[in-house]
Amino acid sequence: MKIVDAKVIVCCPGRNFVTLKITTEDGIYGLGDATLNGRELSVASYLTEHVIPLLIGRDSRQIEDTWQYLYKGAYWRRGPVTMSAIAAVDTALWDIKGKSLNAPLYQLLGGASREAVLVYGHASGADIKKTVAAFGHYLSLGYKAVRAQSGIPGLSSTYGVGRGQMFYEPAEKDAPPVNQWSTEHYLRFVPQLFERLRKEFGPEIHMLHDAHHRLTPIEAARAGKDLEPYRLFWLEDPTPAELQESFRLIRRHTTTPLAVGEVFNTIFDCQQLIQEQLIDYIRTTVVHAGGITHLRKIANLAELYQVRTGSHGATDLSPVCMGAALHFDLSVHNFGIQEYMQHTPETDKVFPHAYSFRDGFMYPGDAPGIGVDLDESLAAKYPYQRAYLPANRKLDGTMHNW
Ligand code: CS2
Ligand code: MG
Repeated sequence: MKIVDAKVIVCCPGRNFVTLKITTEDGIYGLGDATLNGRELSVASYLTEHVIPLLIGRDSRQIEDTWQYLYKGAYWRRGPVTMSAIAAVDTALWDIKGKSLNAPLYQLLGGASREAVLVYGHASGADIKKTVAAFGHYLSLGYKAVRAQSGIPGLSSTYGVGRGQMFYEPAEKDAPPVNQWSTEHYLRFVPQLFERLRKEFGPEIHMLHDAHHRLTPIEAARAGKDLEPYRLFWLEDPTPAELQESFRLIRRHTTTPLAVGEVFNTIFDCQQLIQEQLIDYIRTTVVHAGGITHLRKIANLAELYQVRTGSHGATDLSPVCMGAALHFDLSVHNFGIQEYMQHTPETDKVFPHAYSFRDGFMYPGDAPGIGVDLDESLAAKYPYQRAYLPANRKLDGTMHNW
């Protein structure tokens, strides 16, 4: 099953997506997500200029060998651009394998370990009142787990707070916006938010929160400690994780569970965090962490240390990534939860898919492969638009640490 064609499709149905399409000699094609928010064309170019010429003529069935060839053969290792490109190839090859064997991907990964995939949605608002209302809306949609983010009094804008009711998009067209940050304001405010949410919605519902890498380790320890009474499902990205050992300090002070990893791209980024049991959930996902092949290795390492998966699933990961992640989630033994932010109707039309949401859980569906397609002629109607993620500055103008 030789690869005869591969091409990159870039489209912007509301936001940018980069998709790799690989076709084999018997006409089967597979898709892989290669979207890197705010840096999309770098991955498109890496694929087109450097990877695609190496794929033509290779046997599409040799997924592991292709992964090793692209990772080790390049000499230059790791990094989000390289690993997103490798992920796209890997995902497309798993999709092809599933289609050629007429099996949904999760069956190739060992079969279902559970009936459905628990997901969490995103409630956010400009203040506590609006966040409480958004949280209630998610519960009315059937969600069993909801992440809550709120605007912080005294700060003009805060990263991670969505603008609409359902659709969250942090990137902005043309120029990078600037958000404001003050740890003092945040630490005073965030326990009040969760006190209110627990009071309104009771002890059963899973509550999550994302600190978006904005705290120092000791500040994160304080946040975790102050949030303990409200029993969070997790506190995400409390501090930047380049320095993995800094999580030791947070762990010494709090039992609030910790989740990290959406910006990681290899197992080496989280090896210490996992082996020292410094985190509870690893958030690497298919597109940014080298595809299904590499993500399984991360999950297998995590299983040894009782760390569960909680894959990133923001809307800047395309439906192709979401579909692949759901097959992974259904099959992997130490699954914890999957992030799910709904894509816009325009995006869903460009990427018709077999996966579905019902009553707080998701189902990858039983279509062969990943079960996500791409309508190329519709995609062509939405050309690429440059967009950037925001920068973050403290109140005195200093660039902040993420
Ligand atoms: C966030 C994302 O989903 C999350 O947990 O941290 O909004 C993330 O910042 C974006 O996906 C970045 O592209
Ligand atoms: Mg996050």
